Amino acid sequence: MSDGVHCMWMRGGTSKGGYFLADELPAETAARDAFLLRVMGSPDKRQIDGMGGADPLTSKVAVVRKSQHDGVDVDYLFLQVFVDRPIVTDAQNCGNILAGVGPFAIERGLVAAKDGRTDVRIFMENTGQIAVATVETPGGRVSYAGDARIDGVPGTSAPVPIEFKDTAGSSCGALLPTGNAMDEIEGIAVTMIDNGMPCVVMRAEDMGITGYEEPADLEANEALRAKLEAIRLKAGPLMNLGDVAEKSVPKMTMVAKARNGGAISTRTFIPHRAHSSIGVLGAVSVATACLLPGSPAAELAEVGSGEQRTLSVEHPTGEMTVVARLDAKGEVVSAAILRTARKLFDGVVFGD
Ligand code: NQM
Repeated sequence: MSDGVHCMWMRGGTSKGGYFLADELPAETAARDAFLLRVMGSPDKRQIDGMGGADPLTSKVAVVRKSQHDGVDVDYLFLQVFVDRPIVTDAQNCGNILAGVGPFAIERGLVAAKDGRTDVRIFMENTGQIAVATVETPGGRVSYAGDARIDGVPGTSAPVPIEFKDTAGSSCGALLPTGNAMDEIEGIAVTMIDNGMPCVVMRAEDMGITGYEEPADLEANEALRAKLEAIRLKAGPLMNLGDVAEKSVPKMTMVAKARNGGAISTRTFIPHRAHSSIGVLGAVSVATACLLPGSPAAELAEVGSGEQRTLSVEHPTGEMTVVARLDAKGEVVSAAILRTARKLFDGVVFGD
């Protein structure tokens, strides 16, 4: 590896990380993870000796290859490189980094671009589901410039709409791994849900906060963090995730009534740092929880009616719109969101 490895650094949605071709990384998992820890500069809370941005949202990796699956273009494995611990985990997916996968796959020649827009069908290896990302490709080249705006990112970029299908039970085996829309853990009413991201959803008020605080204030609240972690460690086995002490799931989302005309307001821990916005699949899971009669979130949410619902999930730096399609039973069958992505750097990264 002393000659380095070809890598593209990209912003995907409200996250940022390194995008690699699978066959350019060490084949063996331990060697690959050791390399990625060195690349990011982990473990170190400042990641001073690496590319990581000292935040879980900027310490992420996408590993992409031509798909092994029929009717799919590329396979995408997401890896979370912990900032301050020597852990690289594939236990979660990431819908933000996903936004860069389509452009990256076209730039690396894994997918042929059309003139106009190119749909890229992506198999998400972490959870075994498919997402379809639409990339702007005028003249057969990826364009990152455009008018789309997403909260949490300054300025505008080309839109990358992404549709998710069959995300229910992605990691937990069922949308509601306990079979219930509501359970009680440590005296708190919670929904344990997985519609693409395992999440524990609870009322902010029950956790002793308003749900409108700044993320830094929530991170400084030791009692809140201890309570959240106690709930999370109990939720892990109940969600079929086993011991989650060293995993980045489930995410912990506290909800309150929307304040800006949306469906719900959220504050999320991922799971130890407070998210400055909310994860993509996290938002899909929370929006789905809002649509479950009897859940703590449903009591607070404005969800409208009809077979297609547009739910604006408010978060500390704005909102994320989830468009959910429901079947005749009122169950969510697909969800779509809008992201953007930007190529930041393309070159060689070193892990010696
Ligand atoms: O939920 C953060 C992010 C994510 C994950 C996290 C994500 C998702 O904002 O799909 O995008 O929850 O760890 O990038």
